[in-house]
Amino acid sequence: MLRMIDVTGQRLDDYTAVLPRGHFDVEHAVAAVEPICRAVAEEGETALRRFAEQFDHVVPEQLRVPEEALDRALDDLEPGLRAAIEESIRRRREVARGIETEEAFREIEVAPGARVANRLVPVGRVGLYVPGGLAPLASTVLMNVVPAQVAGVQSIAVATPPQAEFGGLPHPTILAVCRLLGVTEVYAVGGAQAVAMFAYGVPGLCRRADMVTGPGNIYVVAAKRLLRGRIGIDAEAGPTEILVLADDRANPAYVAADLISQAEHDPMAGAVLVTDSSALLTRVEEELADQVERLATRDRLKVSLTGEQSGVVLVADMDQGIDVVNDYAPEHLEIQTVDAAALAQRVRSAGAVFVGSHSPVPLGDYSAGSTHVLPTGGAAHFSSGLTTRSFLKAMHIIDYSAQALGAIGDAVEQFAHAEHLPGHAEAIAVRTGREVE
Ligand code: HSO
Ligand code: ZN
Repeated sequence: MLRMIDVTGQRLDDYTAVLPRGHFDVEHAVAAVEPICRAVAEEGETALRRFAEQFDHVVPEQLRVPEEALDRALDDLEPGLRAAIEESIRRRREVARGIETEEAFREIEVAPGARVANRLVPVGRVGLYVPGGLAPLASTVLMNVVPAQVAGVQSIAVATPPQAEFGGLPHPTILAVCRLLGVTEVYAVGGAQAVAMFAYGVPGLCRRADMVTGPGNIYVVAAKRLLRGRIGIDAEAGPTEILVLADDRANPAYVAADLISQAEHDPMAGAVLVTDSSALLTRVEEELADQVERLATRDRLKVSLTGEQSGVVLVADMDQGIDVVNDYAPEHLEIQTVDAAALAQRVRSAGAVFVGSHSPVPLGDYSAGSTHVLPTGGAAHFSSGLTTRSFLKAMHIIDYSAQALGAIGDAVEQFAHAEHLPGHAEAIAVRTGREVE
């Protein structure tokens, strides 16, 4: 089912060109969303209703979800599911509080009386996007909201598509999770138009936000790309992907199940197995064929697993395996090998690393305590998942005494003259009493 790429005979400086990865043409989608964003900016609510009809095939009675609907959704939430969600929130919050931030204020004296501080300040207002799409990702609500709350964000709004099935309200589990987290500002607005709503604000409906975060389809990503600058964004999340690094000791049933778990998200989702064992890959293929047929998502799986974004990469050994992993920079990396923890230490680029046989990605999707909003498409080369840190701005505070300025003044002036900026030098000289040439 998976196409095979054999790199055992070739040691490359960079494996990216030979690795399976889909094409996610955001630029093309930017052109498509540009008129949508402009219409939201110019026509506000009228445009939002028009796009709801066009893309979601239902026009919500009220674009702002009434609080009674949130209460009702929570009341109707099945108790077992409620307990599961509450435990996920508890774990995610514990991780966020425990390890995702540094001290809010740190100061250093670089010379006598020359103080520089670093202050962390939460973003003021954030719009969190929760996709409806192929699956109602209720877990994504908590993955967005919890870190924002822990960061101290004062104003949090959620946007998620209206569903015809629920009379124009978003999916009830999504609403229930919002209510559980105390988020009452929820909009039944989806797609690029939701990003535009947060970026521009809509008079009488929704105040402009400082930042928009969360995953979404290609149009959501395109709107983020188009409007970034006007509004802060987290990352441009593309289709989800998993890379499993496994040796002959891995359990083929586990490996196949985990590849499937992410491949079932989207026909464009990527599932990649990197192994040095041809025996394992044969067994995984058998398992895949068997397991896929048993799932309701089989049609989507057959597309994603056979697509250009999925495959098996046969490597000579785990050293080469780690090189492949670091070049690919997967959103999710599973290591199912002997010494998995030691290999994990050598990973430099991955959104999140799942170590050993008992830490499958779906655990992280829901309940591990880690974030599931992670960089895709190789963005793990330069960015991180959505955590408390994503909602904090670092501000430097500079506080020098007269003596401290006097001691460094000459150096600053010399620097300024070298850049042909005499006004800069003057701003120092006027204080230190030196003459500017
Ligand atoms: N695996 C997805 C997140 C998710 N899975 C939500 C299930 N629900 C992207 O990390
Ligand atoms: Zn998932």
